[in-house]
Amino acid sequence: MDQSNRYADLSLKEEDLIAGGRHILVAYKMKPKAGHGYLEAAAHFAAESSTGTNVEVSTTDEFTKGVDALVYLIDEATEEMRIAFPMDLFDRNILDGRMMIVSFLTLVIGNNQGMGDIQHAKIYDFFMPPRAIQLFDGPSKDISDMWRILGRPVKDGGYIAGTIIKPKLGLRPEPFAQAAYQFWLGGDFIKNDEPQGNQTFAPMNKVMPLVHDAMKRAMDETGEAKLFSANITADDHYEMLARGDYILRTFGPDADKVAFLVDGYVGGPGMITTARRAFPNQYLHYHRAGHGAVTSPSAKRGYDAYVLAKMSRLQGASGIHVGTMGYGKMEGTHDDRAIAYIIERDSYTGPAYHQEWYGMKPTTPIISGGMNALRLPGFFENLGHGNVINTSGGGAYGHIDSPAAGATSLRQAYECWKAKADPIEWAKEHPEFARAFASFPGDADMLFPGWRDKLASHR
Ligand code: RUB
Ligand code: MG
Repeated sequence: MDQSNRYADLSLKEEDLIAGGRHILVAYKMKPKAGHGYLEAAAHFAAESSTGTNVEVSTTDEFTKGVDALVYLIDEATEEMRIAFPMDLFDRNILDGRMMIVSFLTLVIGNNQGMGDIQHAKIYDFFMPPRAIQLFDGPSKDISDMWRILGRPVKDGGYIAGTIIKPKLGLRPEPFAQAAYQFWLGGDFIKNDEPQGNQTFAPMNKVMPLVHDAMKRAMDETGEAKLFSANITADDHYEMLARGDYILRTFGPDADKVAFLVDGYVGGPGMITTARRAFPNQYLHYHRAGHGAVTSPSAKRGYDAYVLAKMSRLQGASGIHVGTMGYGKMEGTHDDRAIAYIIERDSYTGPAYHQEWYGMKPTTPIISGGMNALRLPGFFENLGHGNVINTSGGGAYGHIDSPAAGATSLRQAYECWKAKADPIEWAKEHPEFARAFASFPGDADMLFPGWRDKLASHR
């Protein structure tokens, strides 16, 4: 059934929809299955995503039609399809009237992902009107809180050198805490790797007191504050809350230095919001393991990493992984800067839409995945600033001298970029950075050909 005279109105102007403030706009790349007309398939897509189905139903009334989602732009050649969703379509909490990301996902990327007449559809941008920005929690803590704890300026406080405890699994409590202590001697921030929780060989109630002890010893030794991002992800939100409470109690007077890591893609939006609302005083670290299943450029369904990051700010993530923009081991390109800019700025024009955030706190880009001191200067240059958290697991624990030297090499990499210095010249004055060349010779050969001769006496 062709529903395009109900669910499509190509005379609607995007600027009017935005000025009206009553619609959430979503931009897709959509292709119908062979034999289906583009507009007809698009209209069916909008129907399934809002008030309709594949047939007319007798229960529809005039009010219903007033909240139809409407296709307002199509371009078959570029697979472009944009849909306006009336704000009233979206479910609101009975507790406090606020909006929820699950309802957004259910409508805009729900049943429409399995339709028989659609080859594929993927969201690459969306626009939230001012009222929606008011109705999402947004972050309660942000990178300025971390800078304050670290004793830095709360604006442009700079690079936070971090790591991930490696190996990913298989450390018992003492070696785990020892690994943390060693990194903290040179760096600022440590996160649990995402699978680390309460394994039988490393029970949380043994690990956390030792990590706190390691934190205190490292703070005494260095005279600096240290930060720990503890994984509280679990299926059961009571379990997650129990973990969070336990960790805060264990760190006691240092609980302000604890962030909570939630694996928000596998755990889902409910887990992020539960953490955001139950622990508003903690920095909420959104880890996104598994996201590549839908965000990868090779995936034709789902949504882009840009969309995931933008949603995370609405949900209230203090920081989210944004990949490494082609400088690390995970998939990505230099243009992924946009993923950082949309979450850290007060306004930004993305691939389809300009978004104003009206002062909603920023979400920190967390840079992670195959990074090390040699890769960082190029990364900062591409991004244009260093106000990020970076977690280099292999880049710290793979340094041939020690995890502390690895951590120091990361800080030196940032200083090198800030000073606009030539990395090879910088290495001559900064031994830990110099030893990163010998630690990661494959990277060194690729990024700094000739380093072996130029740094011969510093290796
Ligand atoms: C990286 C790591 C993170 C990935 C996830 O370890 O454990 O889980 O960064 O990817 P290492 P992303 O530093 O040893 O490579 O950050 O892109 O979500
Ligand atoms: Mg990891």
